[in-house]
Amino acid sequence: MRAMICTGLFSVLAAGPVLAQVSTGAVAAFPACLAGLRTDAVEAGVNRAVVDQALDAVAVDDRLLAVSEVQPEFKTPIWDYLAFLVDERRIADGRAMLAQYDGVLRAVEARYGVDRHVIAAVWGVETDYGKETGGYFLPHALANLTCLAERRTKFWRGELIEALTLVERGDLALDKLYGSWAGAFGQTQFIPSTYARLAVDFDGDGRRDLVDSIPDALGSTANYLKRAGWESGRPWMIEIKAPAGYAGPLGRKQRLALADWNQRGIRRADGARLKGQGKAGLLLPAGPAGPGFLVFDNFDAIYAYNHAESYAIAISHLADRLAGYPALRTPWPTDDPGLSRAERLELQKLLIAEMYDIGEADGKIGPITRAAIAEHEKKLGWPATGRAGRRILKALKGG
Ligand SMILES: [Ca+2]
Repeated sequence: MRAMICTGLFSVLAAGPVLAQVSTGAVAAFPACLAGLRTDAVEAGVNRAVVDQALDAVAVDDRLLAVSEVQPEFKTPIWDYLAFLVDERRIADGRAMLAQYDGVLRAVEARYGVDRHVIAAVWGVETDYGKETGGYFLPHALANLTCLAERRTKFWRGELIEALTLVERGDLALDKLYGSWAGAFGQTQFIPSTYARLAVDFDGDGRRDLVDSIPDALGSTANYLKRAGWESGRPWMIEIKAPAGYAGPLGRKQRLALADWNQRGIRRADGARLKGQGKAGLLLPAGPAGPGFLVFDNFDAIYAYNHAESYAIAISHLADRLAGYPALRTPWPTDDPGLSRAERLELQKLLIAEMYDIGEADGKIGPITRAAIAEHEKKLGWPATGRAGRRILKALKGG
């Protein structure tokens, strides 16, 4: 049986002091809340036996609540985010997947009009092509959130009922409902309500299985992007260079025609004038000195998948790399670039060799690894930032 808690999140908990404020009142009311959930699920049409099987083992889990309450205290620079999500391994693995699932991806592309490299990029970023789909049993996680979270309890309740309804409909077996603490699951991490609404049976076996059927998962992802407004054959993002000190229109929603951007001195990253139709917004995530991007309507469809511009930039760029386009031309404005997953693992092994107690090296940079980095920075007489970057890696390697 899979662990209830995946290791990446567990390292956050092991840090110690972060504990959710679960009131004794909410804990006392937990059995009644659970009984209410059973009634709701049965009323929604889920067989009593499925409901019982799903919820019989559910208990108060304050570690899960702690994870759900953790605020990202560490602001990740965009170059760290991209170095991690668009590293050489993810590009190589993605190209291998494009070859292995060429027939499926082309069929999906033909049916939904969504570029297959973008679909593969979503798959790669969401679960590392199906390798990291999450270890929480959804009924357990969602029942805890419904009964004990301080906010969005109606939302969690709805997701729990939807998850059980997927089992009732025969899309999935109950023991396939493993995912993130927030209920996203399967190859491309749909939450149950999205699954119910947008999942498709692409392989035609009569079930919508986004856990074990890669054709279903890729088809469903394309269907999602199409429903979010994807336009076939149109661009999503292009790298550009802004003039020094650029201070004109900025942002995803400030759309101008490419001719207007030309007039404002925006050029393709290789210096050529912009060509083509359609309007685009300008993103300069690290200011005019760093890489810039013109983003089109299709970028917004990617943004709909996970509301963060850095996420949509990562998907867009990974898709380009999978399609054979080069790395970004303009370097990020930093003298301490971010690390790939392989380098993060190497950094942790070096910290362990220096006798820092950070547990096992897993390539995931959590609070414990950051604390060790900060310690080592102090030892070197550097400002203690706790950031996993190229400079500290080099120092630990003795370079
Ligand atoms: Ca199917």
